[in-house]
Amino acid sequence: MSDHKRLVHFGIGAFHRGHQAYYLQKLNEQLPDEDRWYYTGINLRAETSELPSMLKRQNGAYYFKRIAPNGDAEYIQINSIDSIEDASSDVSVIRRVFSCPNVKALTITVTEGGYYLNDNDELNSEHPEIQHDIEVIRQQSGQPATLYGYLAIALLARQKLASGSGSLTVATCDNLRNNGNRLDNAFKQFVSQAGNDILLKWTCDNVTFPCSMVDRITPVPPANLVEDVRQATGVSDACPIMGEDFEQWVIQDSFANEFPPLEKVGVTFTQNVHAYEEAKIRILNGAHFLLSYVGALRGYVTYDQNVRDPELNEWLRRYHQNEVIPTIYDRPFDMEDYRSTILSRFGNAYIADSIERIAMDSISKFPQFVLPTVRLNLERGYMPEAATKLIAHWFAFLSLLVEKRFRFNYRDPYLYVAEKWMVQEDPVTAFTKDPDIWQGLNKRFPLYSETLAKEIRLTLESYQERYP
Ligand code: CS2
Repeated sequence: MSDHKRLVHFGIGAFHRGHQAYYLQKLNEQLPDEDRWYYTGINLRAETSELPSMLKRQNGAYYFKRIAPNGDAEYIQINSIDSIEDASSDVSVIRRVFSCPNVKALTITVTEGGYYLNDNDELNSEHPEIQHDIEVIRQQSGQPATLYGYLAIALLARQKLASGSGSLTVATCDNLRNNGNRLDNAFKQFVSQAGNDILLKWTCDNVTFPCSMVDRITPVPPANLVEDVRQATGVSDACPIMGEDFEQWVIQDSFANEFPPLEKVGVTFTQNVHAYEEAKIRILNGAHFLLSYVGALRGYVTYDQNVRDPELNEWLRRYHQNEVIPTIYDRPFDMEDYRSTILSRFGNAYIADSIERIAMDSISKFPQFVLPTVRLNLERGYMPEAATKLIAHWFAFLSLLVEKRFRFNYRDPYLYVAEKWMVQEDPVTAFTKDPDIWQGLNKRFPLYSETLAKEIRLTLESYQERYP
């Protein structure tokens, strides 16, 4: 491995390759060789091992097709990832990689579901995978199953480095509000439950968990992209990616060790990440969430079809303008401008972002992306009608899917939660009173649960003929 300074990433999916690795590429293009930074990408889950093994054969290099809303595309060669590892069946990889003092920071994308948080933001330590990892760290042997176990092993390796050189910035880049503080808190709970007070103290003294907001719509790479890239560049790349030409990365200025000077390529370092993430999660991710299920039920395949459907477009306008924007209280930039940029990005048909990608993992996304908007409206005495209508479609989607009346390639490790509602005598009430989904809201606003239940019944009826 080179002597360059290094970042490590957990979870090397398309998003990471189109975002953090892209920014590092842009930075390296401006720096002399000796000042460049490189990424070591680490895969953590056996079910995602295929991509890392393909990327490894290319020494981490790949093409990124970056597409504007008018279809103009550039093909960018990315080689800021120069080392790929798979820790999913061999945790010693983690010890080896993190024992190198050139590593200064870890970035993470393991999806919203990868954090195992319960409704109070505490670590869900009842979960069998978390229990398993607590034992792994207690015994200091075995293969972890979650981010927490891997991170603990990484930090145990850092702890052994000479004083000061082990300090590490751990930057989560997933769409959770307050993401860094949540991870910080949950990880420390994990370590204390594993009974390792020395690691706990060391982490408090040597690790920071900055919050961040990340943005780039990165579809699942379509099968014909390999051929497209070959024709455009003459290179055979087994795993190219594509994405929109919009990008944004806002990260809290809180680093435990050196960090690449990414402000040179447009990254914002600030103390007020919260305002950015709140606007992004509620305006962009909330809209993605709410239109994907109704769009799927209408037979659409790509997200731009949703925003081209006048009825859905109007529901989304009401959601944004009547329910989201009025309940965003800290506004460091113009919300209406921000919304219209997002709407034009949603309409980009050339990236053909699939509803299938956006629809997955809904059970862990709902409390992040949509619930706060419902809550803030109820708290100001306003009935969020658009949200309610669209949540009813989400429930109808899950119900028709579980009953096998509607076919859709839906992936969600928490699907069993929906399956449990559907076998109850009254599935609608089981949903509207589920404490993990509503996080106490149904108790505070029982009338709202009733309104929603009525809306769901009407919605289910409206699909009776289409999905008998
Ligand atoms: C999407 C995001 O997964 C989702 O639900 O909303 O992947 C979205 O495309 C990105 O956050 C855009 O930055």
